[in-house]
Amino acid sequence: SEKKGVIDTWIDKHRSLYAAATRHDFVVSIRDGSVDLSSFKTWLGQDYLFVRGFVPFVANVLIRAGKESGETSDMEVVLGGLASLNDEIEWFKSEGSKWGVDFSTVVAQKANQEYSRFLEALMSSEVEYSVVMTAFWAIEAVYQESFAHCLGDGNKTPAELIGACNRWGNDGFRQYCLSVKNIAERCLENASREALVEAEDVLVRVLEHEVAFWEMSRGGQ
Ligand code: HMH
Repeated sequence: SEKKGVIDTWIDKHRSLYAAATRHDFVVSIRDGSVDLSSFKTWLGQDYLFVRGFVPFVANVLIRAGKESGETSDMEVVLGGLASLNDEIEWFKSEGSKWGVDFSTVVAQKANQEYSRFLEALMSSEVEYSVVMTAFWAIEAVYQESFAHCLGDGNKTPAELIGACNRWGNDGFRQYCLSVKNIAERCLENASREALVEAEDVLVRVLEHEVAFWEMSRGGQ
């Protein structure tokens, strides 16, 4: 892992899009304390719906990790991710009551629906494991990078948002993202030229979906 892998090469190539996804105005506003709480509530409701759709996607990754990977540890890494989604759903519910967001009335906005459709398409058996793993890494890594930024030196993150930032910004989640990245890198080392082209494309599309997802918070719905 001293040698720069293909994922880091792609991140360098798409650096401005990666920055748009991981340093979005909404995230920066959490870090500098200027965040509009109605934006936070919008994000909370939309992300709760997203996570409910993300669970079957991760379950699909888990099944593939068991069948297609050849490495027994892949399944354990993905299982850890699935287990933390279980906690995450409980966390969302308690956060929903804390902020007075009633999830039963929240409707998925267009960006959220489009992201869900994209995840569903990735669950097709036509999509290679290396491509799915790249997407899975990118989805998790954007949240890890974004929320870790809100906890970094000099932050003015409001006390009531520290818990949210810790969910994805903590060191355990960072380590988990590195494990997923290592799996993706190993798969990509053995991937066909076609799969590499598709994996780069999927990475770019995850970043675009993440930017559009943050953008929903502006609506303050
Ligand atoms: C939009 N992307 C979005 N929501 C999440 N909870 C994650 C990623 C998790 O990493």
